[in-house]
Amino acid sequence: MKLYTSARAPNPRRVAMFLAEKGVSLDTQLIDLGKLENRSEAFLAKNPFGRVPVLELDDGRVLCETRAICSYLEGAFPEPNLMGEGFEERAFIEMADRRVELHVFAGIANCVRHTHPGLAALEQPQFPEYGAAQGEKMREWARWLDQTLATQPYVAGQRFTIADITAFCAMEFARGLMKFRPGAEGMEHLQAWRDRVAERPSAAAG
Ligand SMILES: N[C@@H](CCC(=O)N[C@@H](CS)C(=O)NCC(=O)O)C(=O)O
Repeated sequence: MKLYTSARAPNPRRVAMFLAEKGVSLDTQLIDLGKLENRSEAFLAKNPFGRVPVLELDDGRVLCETRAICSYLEGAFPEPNLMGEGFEERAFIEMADRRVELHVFAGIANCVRHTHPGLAALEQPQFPEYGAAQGEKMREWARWLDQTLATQPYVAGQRFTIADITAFCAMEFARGLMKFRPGAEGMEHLQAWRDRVAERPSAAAG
């Protein structure tokens, strides 16, 4: 299989970190978002949404959407388990992961895409006021995450899972492009968790 991915982009980083946790490396092709390679005819034929990551399977089928790609990789490379053993744990991890993705991650992505000049080529039109509001909303959800991490060591509970990967990649994107430091905004549990996850070798992936 072949992974189409990009440097410094948070969704590709989620897959890179997921693979690094499993100790797997795949044949990879870099898509340069700065040069709009994701809008080329060849790439749009693989993913009409023009987004990375994309996983092309050996039989030619193409899998898009980060979480779906991770589900496939979890099946192909089961150890260590990152998405849950059995239906109950899988459901609770999915709940945590989707909450992080749909609120924290999306809030950061919308804020950056609509306010940062570096993203103007990818997001047209930009609505800076909407972006700023999303940055504020994201902080509400980050505070929820901070409180969650006050009572448990990881985002979905007692062990490291895909939900930590989604949250960490979101935090690192916000750290770089929004200068967001949870500790500086009173979210010390979120900061301590982020610093702990940053020490994992997989944090350097992507
Ligand atoms: N829902 C998709 C989102 C993927 C996505 O937005 N990827 C960004 C990079 S982090 C991208 O390809 N952006 C290119 C663009 O906006 O044109 C997923 O979960 O994989």
